[in-house]
Amino acid sequence: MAPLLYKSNTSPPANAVRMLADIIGLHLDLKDVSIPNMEHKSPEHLKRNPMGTIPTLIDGDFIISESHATMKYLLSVYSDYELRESLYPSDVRTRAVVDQCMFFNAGVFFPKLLGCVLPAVFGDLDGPTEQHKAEIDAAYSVLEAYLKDHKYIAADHLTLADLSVGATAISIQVAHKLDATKFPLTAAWISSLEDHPSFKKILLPGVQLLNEFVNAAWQKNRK
Ligand SMILES: N[C@@H](CCC(=O)N[C@@H](CS)C(=O)NCC(=O)O)C(=O)O
Repeated sequence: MAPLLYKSNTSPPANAVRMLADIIGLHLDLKDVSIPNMEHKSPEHLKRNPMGTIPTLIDGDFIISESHATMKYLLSVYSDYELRESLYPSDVRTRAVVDQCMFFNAGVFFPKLLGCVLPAVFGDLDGPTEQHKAEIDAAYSVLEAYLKDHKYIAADHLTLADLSVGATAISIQVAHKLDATKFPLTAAWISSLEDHPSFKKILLPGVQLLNEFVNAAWQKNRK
């Protein structure tokens, strides 16, 4: 049986997992979890994932949440050696840099996007504040610094880190657009990811939905 992913099309971490599955040729069964309807905090979902977040993956009798952990799991179990070595290199230093970027995404970057979205859906936030924008710019400057050392975010080729950090970087444009004159390396990296077939197929349609969804939430709070 194919692994089952609980997801939403607007969720960058869920889309990162789906892009990885696409790249390694793994079919995932998919089930939507509606955040506006609070399905992520339902008793059934909390039983699967006590954090009450998406994505959550069920693979037979094994359940795993947190997209970064999930991607490493899927890569270990379902990828051939060549792709595994390329997406998550076993060279200790390269792998440490991939991890550095993924922890940055989980702990710093992605929460900046959530901070502009959840308080609009469940509260009265009517758009990103100057503080939100300054914090997103600070995150962009981290990406710009990382990209001085290599063509992609963690190496000279695409790794898991590009899927995770790239999904956030492209999605967060709906809240605060990157100034390409201030962050030229990041702008070029984003453009190259937008040309990647899995980003085109999975992430970009999700970003369009996220854009409509979050703008509707900000708009409702302006009335
Ligand atoms: N670090 C987690 C973040 C997951 C996350 O926060 N997902 C959002 C949807 S995009 C969510 O479920 N938020 C609900 C909440 O935080 O209450 C991951 O990468 O899986």
